[in-house]
Amino acid sequence: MNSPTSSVIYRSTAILAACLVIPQAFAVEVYLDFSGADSLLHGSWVDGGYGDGEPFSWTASDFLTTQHAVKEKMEAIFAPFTSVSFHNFDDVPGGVHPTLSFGATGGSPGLLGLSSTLDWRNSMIGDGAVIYSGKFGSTFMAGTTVEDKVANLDRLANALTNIAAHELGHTFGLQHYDAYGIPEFKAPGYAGITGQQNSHIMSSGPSGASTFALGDSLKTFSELSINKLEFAAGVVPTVGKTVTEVAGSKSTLATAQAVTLENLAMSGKPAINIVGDSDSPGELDLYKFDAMEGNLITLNTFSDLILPDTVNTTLALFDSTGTLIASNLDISYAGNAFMTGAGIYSTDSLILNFEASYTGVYYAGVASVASTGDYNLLITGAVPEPSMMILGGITAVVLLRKRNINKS
Ligand SMILES: [Ca+2]
Ligand SMILES: [Ca+2]
Ligand SMILES: [Ca+2]
Ligand SMILES: [Zn+2]
Repeated sequence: MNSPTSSVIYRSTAILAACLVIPQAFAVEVYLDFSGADSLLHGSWVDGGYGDGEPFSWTASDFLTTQHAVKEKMEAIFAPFTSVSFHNFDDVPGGVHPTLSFGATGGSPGLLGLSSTLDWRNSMIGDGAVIYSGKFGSTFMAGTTVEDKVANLDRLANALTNIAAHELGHTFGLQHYDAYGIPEFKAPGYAGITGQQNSHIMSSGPSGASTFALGDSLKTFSELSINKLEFAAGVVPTVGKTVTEVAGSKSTLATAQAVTLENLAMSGKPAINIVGDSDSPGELDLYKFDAMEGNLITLNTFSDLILPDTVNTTLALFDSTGTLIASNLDISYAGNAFMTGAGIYSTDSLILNFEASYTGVYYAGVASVASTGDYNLLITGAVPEPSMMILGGITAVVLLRKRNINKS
């Protein structure tokens, strides 16, 4: 039989649950809850074309094997993130912890998992996700030609793990477009996209991911996903640096807020997160930072889907003279088309991997579009250096208007 070609959606909705505010230093103990999952996995196994006849029948031993396999595979995926641990029925964590429930039913057809939050910086600890175990057989197993029980149990565990890691990623703040966050995809043209994004954990149906392939192997976190997980409290021992926007207008090169990127403890990549807001529609906040020639500068705003008080942002990258060199209004993608306008995902903004052509000062501009509200701005990929004294006489606001970046 042929592999199913349908693109089943697995995604998250952003429900800002009332969860506990987490302390500064802690470790995340993820509970893999398989309560109620046995019958669902059995049904899925049968749906996948494996009946109850020997030698393929689903047994209690298979259930145990699957639980242990998922735990080991989750540990493998999250191995670099040393503060995260995984626990199952014989090691249930105490206190407040995220739970991944594999015994969930419901959800729209084709939905394999659902997280309760998109929790940038992992500010909530009691959030979690569900995995609809009963739907797996009919998606990645049906049609497989592998006539081997052990191999198919492994396919099942791979699929469950890929979805569980994806949903857990949402509860740590990751979003679907992070799957495109690899160095070879560069702003502004984003050439060379031929499906590489779908080997990454945050890929989904709209990015072209095949559900059948979920069983083939474990996916990996993209570089952008890894850098974002380094900002998730309780996921790494030392999280990335966050600063708050200073008061006052920052709409000119002269009044831009200087920020200093710091190397992330795990990847070593320079990065900073800024907590800001737009007080009036159209307000422009400029942040000044240093980059070295060849650095891949990434700017990303978070507000839509994440914060209660959301603002529609637009992003601009200016060189040291205030000349606009890259911009983005909304985040969109559809399969191998990235930022072309098709498949609007969010009113947040992203400039991914813009290669710095010189060493020196750059300006990141966040402007609001006919709205006000809170945002976070993540800057990664630049190397901090002593600030260079470059004063521009032309304000970036003027350039923003001239170049009409809102239409990009
Ligand atoms: Ca969380
Ligand atoms: Ca502001
Ligand atoms: Ca926008
Ligand atoms: Zn998702």
